[in-house]
Amino acid sequence: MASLSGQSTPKLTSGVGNLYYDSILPYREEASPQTREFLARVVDVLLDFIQKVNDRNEKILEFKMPEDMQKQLDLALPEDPLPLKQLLEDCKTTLKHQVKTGHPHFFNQLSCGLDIISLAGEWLTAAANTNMFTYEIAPVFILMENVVLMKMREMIGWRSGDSILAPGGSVSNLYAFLAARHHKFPQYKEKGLTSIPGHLVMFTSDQCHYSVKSCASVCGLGTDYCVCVPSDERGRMIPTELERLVRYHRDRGHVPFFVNATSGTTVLGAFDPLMEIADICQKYDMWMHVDAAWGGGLLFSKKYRHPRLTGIERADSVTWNPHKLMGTLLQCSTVHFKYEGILLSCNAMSAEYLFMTDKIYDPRYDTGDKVIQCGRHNDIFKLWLQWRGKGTSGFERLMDRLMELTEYMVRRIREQSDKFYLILEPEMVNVSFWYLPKQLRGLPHDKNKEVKLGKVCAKLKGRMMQAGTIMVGYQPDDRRPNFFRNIISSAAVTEKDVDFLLSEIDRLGHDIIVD
Ligand code: ABU
Repeated sequence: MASLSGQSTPKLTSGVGNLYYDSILPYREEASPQTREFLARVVDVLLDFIQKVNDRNEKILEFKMPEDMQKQLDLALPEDPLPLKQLLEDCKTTLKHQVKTGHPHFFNQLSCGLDIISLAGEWLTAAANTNMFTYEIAPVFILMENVVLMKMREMIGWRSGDSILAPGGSVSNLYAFLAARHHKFPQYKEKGLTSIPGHLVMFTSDQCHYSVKSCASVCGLGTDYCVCVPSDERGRMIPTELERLVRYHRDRGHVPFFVNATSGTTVLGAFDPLMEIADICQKYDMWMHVDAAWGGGLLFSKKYRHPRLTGIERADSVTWNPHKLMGTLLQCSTVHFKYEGILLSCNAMSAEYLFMTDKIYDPRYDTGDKVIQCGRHNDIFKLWLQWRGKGTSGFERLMDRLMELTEYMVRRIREQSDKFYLILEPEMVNVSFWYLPKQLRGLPHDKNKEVKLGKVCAKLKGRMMQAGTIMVGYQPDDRRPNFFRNIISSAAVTEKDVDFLLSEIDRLGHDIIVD
C-alpha cells in the first residue's frame, strides 16, 4: 500500500527540528513557514498511523506488560523545553504503542473503527478549540447542534423537545434522571430532599449499563433503590416483573418514579419491550427513559428498527451515542427529551458572567446553562460533517451492513459447531459465544463444561493480546461464566475479516487445556 503521508519516515528539516515552542506561532508572528512544517510532519505521522490501521497485515497491538511498557517510553515531564524534533518523535512513539481500534480485526469494544470524515471533523474541532457554552464563541457549532439534535428527535418520533450532547452515555443517563426528578418534583432544585414525599425508587433491567445504578448512588437514592427487574433468557426486561416490583414498592410507601429501558444492552445487545414498558409507566405515572446509547443507531434502518425500537417515541427521554454504532469518533453522546425547555428549567444556575440576558442576540442560543458542567467540548462538528458525507441513507446502509455481517458471523459459527457454541441468537451486532479447544470438543454441553469454557476465554484472550492479531472482549454474566462478546461496529469489517477472526481464534486456541 502506498504511504498516505508520502514520506517513509516523517522528519523535520534541521532548521525546524532544532527549534523550540517559542520559535513558532503564536510566539513568533513571522514563523508561519516553520509552524506549517512542524504541523505537516505531525499530520504525516497521523496519516502513517491511519494507513497502518487499515492494513490487514499490520498487528492490532504489540502488547507489553505495564512495567515493560514504561521502560520503552520516556514519559517524564522535563524542567526545560524539548525541541520540536523530540515532540515529533513523541507523537510517533505514542502511536507506535497505541492499540489500533480502527483495525478491521478489532472487535473488542462497542466503539470500533476509524471513520475518516469524522476524523477530519475532529481535527477541525481541535483547531477551532472553542467552548460550547455560548453562541458568541461557537456560533456555527451551536447552530449545527440545533440542526442535528432536531433531526435525531424527529427520528425518535418527536416534533419538538430538548437535547444536549454530554460527555458519554453515563452522563447522558444522569441528565435523564435529573430531568425526571425535576419534572415530578420541581421544588427539588431549591428545597432539595425535603421536597420529596417518600423514598424515590427507580427501575431498570438486570442487564442495564452500570451507569443507571450509579445515578441512584450519585443522586442520593442509594443503590438499593435502583431496583433490578429480571430479564428473560435473551436479556430483555420482563414487563410483568416490572409491574410486580413497582406495586411492591408503591405498597410500602415508596415513590416509584423512573424506569430505564435499554435498547441494546452492553453485553447481549438485547432490546427491552418498549411498548409494554411504556404502558406500565403510563399506568403508574413514571418517567420512561430509554438508554439507546448502543442500539439507537438502528433508528436509521427501516429493516432493523422494528420491532427493536418500536415504542421509543413514547419515552420521556432517550440516550443515543453516535460514537457507538454510527462510528462517529469518540466521544459523541446525545440525550433527548420530549419536553421543550426542560434542561434549562432543571439545570440553569444563571451565572451572570456567561449568560447575560441583555446580549445583542437571543440568549436562548446559549446552551451552557442547560448542563451541569460549565465547559463543554465541541462534539458536534465531527458528527455533522460525517452526516453530510454519508447522508441519512448512508447511515442506513451502514446499519444494515453491520447487521448483515453479524448474521454472516452467526451462520459461520453454526457451520463450525464443533469449535464454536453460539449462546443466543443476537438481536444486534453483539455475538455471544464460546470457543471449544480440542480438549472440550464432542463432550455433552452442561454447566460443568460451561465453567471450563469460561476458563478458556481468559487464556485465549491472553493469547490474542500476545499475538496482537485479533481482539475480542469477554465477560461473565449472572447466568454463565466468561463468554466472548464479539462486536461488529466498524465499517472496515468484511466477511473475509469475520472468517479470519474465527480461524485465528482456532489457530490460537485449539491446544488450550483447562482443569
Ligand atoms: N459504555 C459502554 C462501552 C462498553 C464497551 O465498549 O464494551
